[in-house]
Amino acid sequence: MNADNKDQKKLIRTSYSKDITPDFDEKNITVIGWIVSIRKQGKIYFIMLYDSTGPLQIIIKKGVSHDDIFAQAETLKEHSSIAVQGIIKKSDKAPKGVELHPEEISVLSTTNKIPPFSLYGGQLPNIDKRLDIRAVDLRRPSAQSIMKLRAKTLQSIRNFYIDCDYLEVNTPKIIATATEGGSALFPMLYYDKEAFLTQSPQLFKEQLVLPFEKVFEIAYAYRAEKSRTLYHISEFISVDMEQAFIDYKDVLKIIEDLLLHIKNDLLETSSEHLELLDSKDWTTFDSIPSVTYNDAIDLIKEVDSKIEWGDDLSTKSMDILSKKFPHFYYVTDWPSAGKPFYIKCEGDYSESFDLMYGNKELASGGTRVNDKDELIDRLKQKNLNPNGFDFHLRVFDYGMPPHAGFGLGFERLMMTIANQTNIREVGLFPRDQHRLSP
Ligand code: AMO
Repeated sequence: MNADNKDQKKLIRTSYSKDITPDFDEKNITVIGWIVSIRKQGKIYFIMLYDSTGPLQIIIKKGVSHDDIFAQAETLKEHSSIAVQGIIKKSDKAPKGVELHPEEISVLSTTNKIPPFSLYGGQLPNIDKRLDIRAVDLRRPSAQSIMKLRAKTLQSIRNFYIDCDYLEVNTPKIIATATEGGSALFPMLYYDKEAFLTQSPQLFKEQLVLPFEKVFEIAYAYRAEKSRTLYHISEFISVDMEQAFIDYKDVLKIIEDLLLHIKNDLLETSSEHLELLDSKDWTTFDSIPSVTYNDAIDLIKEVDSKIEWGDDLSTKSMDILSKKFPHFYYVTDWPSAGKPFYIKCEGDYSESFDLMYGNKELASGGTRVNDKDELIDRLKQKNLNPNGFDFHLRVFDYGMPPHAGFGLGFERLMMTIANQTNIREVGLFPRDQHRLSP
């Protein structure tokens, strides 16, 4: 019986792909999914079917399968959705050691167009072509692995903080004043006033240590990035934590524990995705080394004599550092001048750090200023008007505890975890200066 038969009974799914093991040998099952590839070798069709849980190989052999089924195989197209009822056979050659021999195939949706790339293997076109039909692009097995790792990593981060008694918070995304420098703000009309999309939850998370002591947030942040790079997007997930009664050195330990927790979770639950993406290298750490900014400058100077104390670390400088530190590491105690107003400074140095992976910055954080007068001075030094921060400063009159925290660029972390060089590959629908859809 095939799709053209109007009397055909509806096939009901009995199994998901991930549950079908060699123990299913000779079992009669029904699966539903979409066709990722069809190959014909001589008198055999090999169909790779995917459902939400992964792949299953379907085999249709002339002379073995029913003639109707063999004829129907000729008409099937990649991307179509099908329901397949048939018998599972053990097979050492098939992925997962099983293949499905169909007795009935029902086509649930067919395709009108052939996408400009194959889902399975072959040369991929430029990322922009793929992003234009991103939902289709996300059917590629490696994209599926990236997104599954992404979801597992989010879950792992959330569990880590909840298990350590942090309160999950959600702070406003429509804000009145900049926190991370004025140049990268997205302005918007808020009724009759100008407002902005948040660049980070910085001031809110600091305020929330006053009532809650330990908070975390996982939410979008927005930066109007003018240049198109492989690691900047306009809308990214910022993973933030803030905690009272600790300083930046304590935060370094918390991040190390968080990353070890993520590593163990992913190795336990998602090693097939890490293997498919050839991304085991980042898991080879047990601790995170630290280098001070001063020592980092000395190391860079050995290769690039032009760098001066006080310079930010350029891509070239980070490339040089990454030769010495190819995995996770911290650069600590940055010069005060380059740091935002809320970071605690002592003379020329600040109690701050960046978390790096090779030549990429993944996170930054530090001890915060918790004295109101000092905070007002720092705002003035940065040419910011303290009146614009009244909503924040007034809380500091009520015993703001000493505190510290950090913000991590989730997509940058995912570039590391999923072994990707373009940040757009790890977001579902990435936004940049040139892309506002889909
Ligand atoms: P910072 O501005 O360094 O610090 O941002 C924190 C981290 O966010 C990521 N990030 C980005 N990721 C993708 N695209 C972008 N355009 C982008 N901009 C930033 C980076 C960066 O390390 N409030 C402080 C954090 C803190 O001190 O708690 C802050 O926002 O990975």
